[in-house]
Amino acid sequence: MVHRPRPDRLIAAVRRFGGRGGDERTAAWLGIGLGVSFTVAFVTGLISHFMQHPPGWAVWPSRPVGLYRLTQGLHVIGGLATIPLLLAKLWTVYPKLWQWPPVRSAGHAIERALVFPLVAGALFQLVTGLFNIAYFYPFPFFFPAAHYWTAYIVYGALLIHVANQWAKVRGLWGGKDAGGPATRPMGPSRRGVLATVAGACGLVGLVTVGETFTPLGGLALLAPRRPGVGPQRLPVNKTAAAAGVTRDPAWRLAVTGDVTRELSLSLADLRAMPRHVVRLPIACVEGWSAEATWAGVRLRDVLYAAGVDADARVRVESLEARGRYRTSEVDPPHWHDELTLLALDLNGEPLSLDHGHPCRLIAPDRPGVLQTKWIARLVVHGP
Ligand SMILES: Nc1nc2c(c(=O)[nH]1)N[C@H]1C(S)=C(S)[C@@H](COP(=O)(O)O)O[C@H]1N2
Ligand SMILES: [Mo]
Repeated sequence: MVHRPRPDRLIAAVRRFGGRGGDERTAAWLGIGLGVSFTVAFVTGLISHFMQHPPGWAVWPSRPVGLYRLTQGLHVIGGLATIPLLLAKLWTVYPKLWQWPPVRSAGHAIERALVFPLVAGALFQLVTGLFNIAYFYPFPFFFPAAHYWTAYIVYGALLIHVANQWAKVRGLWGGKDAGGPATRPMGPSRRGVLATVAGACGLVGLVTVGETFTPLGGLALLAPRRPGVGPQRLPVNKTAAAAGVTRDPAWRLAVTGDVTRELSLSLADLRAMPRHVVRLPIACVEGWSAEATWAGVRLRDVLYAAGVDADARVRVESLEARGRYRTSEVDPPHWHDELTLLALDLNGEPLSLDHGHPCRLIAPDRPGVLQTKWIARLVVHGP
């Protein structure tokens, strides 16, 4: 005789997959964790976005030196550590998909409909973020724009979800009956589930945080970039070959735009100017960061030599002919900062071509994408 699975048994087995689906408190604890981590991701993500696209009403300070390294580390490492938390939450609430009746009221229908953008959007953010830091782009859209706009959808849906759940969750801790059926859910204990999830999140954080927190660099087993690994002991994202840049013995730095004196400086001219040494990190938006010792001339010394207004802005242009990151803007707080250099040397040697030879920008508290390599021109313009 052939045993065919009976549909009702199959359905029951599928429902049981959500191990502690009946346990509202487990779901609530996981939800609180997700609320905290999505809030951190949302805020740090906005910081990163507006730093790269300054809105005019806000100028990011140049100090503390490592502030962006911290906010972006929280964004990326926190986001990675949230993956187990989100999976656990989905596993816990999954049996609700089959709740009966599916819709109890108009309010309930809206509440349930909102779960879709919340779940789909949260998965989208974590998966595309993960792919982005792994430099894996199987999708047809531009990651930063999609990740940015989806953040508003997810966070908006999350706020409404929290507002909807608030009364229920308070009831769970208020000594009142949670309102659910009195059956004990099957599967592991609440403590067991929460401890396992916390352990999984902690483990993900531990094997990735070393990509930005150098003392734990040795543990960064799952990080795509590691401090100290690369030419001149610093990672390289975009090589000179990829950027189409080669050595040019006739290179000169042009300083033009709103200046009283246009300048055209050779490498020897720059080397003849006062030399400064700074210790600053490259803090990439993709979460890795690494400190290095840079030497070169202060950007402000070059700008003062050309004669610029104190509130001027500067566009730094690269020799790179194409590419999204071939230019960056430097606002007054950053170019006035004494740590902001046109770097000529890295870790005691002249910059290698991959690190931006003959000259690159290095400034405190600024995303890596704005630390332009292979500088050809500084164009000064109004505020
Ligand atoms: N001209 C130019 N400068 C650039 C880039 C680039 O693509 N082109 N990449 C930036 C990025 S994304 C980072 S994180 C820093 C450090 O990258 P690197 O490791 O390639 O030096 O350089 C920045 N400077
Ligand atoms: Mo970067």
